[in-house]
Amino acid sequence: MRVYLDNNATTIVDPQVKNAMEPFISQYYGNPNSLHAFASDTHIDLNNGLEKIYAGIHAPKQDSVIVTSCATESNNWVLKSIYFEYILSGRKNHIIISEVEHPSIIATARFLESLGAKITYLPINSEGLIETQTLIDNLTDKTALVSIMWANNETGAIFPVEEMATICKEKGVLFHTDAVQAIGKIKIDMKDNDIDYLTFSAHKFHGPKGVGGLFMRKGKELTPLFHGGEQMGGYRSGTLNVPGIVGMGKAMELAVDAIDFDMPDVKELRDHLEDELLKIKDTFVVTPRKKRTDNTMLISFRGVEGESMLWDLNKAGIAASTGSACASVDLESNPVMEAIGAEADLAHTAIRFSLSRFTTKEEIDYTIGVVNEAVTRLREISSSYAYTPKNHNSQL
Ligand code: 7TS
Repeated sequence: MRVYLDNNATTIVDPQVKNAMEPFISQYYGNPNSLHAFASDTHIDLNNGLEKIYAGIHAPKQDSVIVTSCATESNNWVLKSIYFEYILSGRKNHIIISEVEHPSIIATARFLESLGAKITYLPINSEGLIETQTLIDNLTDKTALVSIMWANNETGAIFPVEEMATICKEKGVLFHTDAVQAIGKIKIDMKDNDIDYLTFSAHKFHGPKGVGGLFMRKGKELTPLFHGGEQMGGYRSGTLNVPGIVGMGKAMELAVDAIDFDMPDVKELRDHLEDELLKIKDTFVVTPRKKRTDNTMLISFRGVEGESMLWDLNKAGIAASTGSACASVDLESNPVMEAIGAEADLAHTAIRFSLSRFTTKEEIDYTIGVVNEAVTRLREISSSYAYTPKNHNSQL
């Protein structure tokens, strides 16, 4: 059996999305900016795709949704543009992010730090959550931007970004959220919040890879990262990714519908997996269920090295992860586990299971059996486990 439980890394393209994209790969392949019918043949579907993206996040018409190549691009764009406009010019000098942002935020912030920007990395608490007061305590009149993700990719922890955005607005500070893990899991209404910029990526919600976007509030337009053509109002030059935009629109429509129709079933399967795995002795889950996305679980089995567990799972056809795939070549301990201050022997044992609306009950039951066998086998050969004094289950 092959079981895919790494949906926070990427997702299968929904067959309906694939069908919607197909004509724009083989038939209607004109460059939309050209002056002939091959170009104009694409216009209606391009507009429909964009409209579906606006509708999915309830973006007001006067604001902009700019299509990019991925969330990494959108995140880089926001931070670098704020640096160009506010920090390089000397108007402000400070950016706040959290210490558990995706590397596309953290590495960009470190780069800007090397150029002279002051960066604050907000800590998370022992439940993997960020407290609003921590943000308030760190805002200064030199703060140009706050960038906090909506939902964490490792734990699924949901951060209070709407509340934080309102606080920032009152202080005249711009607010960006990386909503990559929130689309299709949390209802997003950009008509009803104070968020200035919002990042998303199609391949995380059953759309194609290589296409994402950035919502940008009117009056808060960013300096383009790419200069060249007039595409996307001059904010993001480069020939439009027609199949990608059509596919992302369809995927957004389906993902937002799935919040009410499919996510309750996904949650039931995730909870079943979690309940069964927590029956294993010395097992811990980060972040209470009510405070995280319904598809995600980060779980630690004391004495079981995360990479060894992945090996056993992979041999049995199951895909999970020990952390962000972007950082998986260097066998470091899970960054969120380190940030919550977990003991070293637990930080190396975290496994992330992330489900989707395509996950089935059989797959979950099969996974429960395989994980149980793997934990038993790996603890038997573990040099450290036998000497561990603690043997209780709990949430960290
Ligand atoms: N932001 C978040 C919160 C993410 O989870 C990811 C990918 C990205 C940005 C980057 O998205 P992309 O469109 O540039 O690919 N996260 C992961 C992960 O958790 N495991 O593998 C990739």
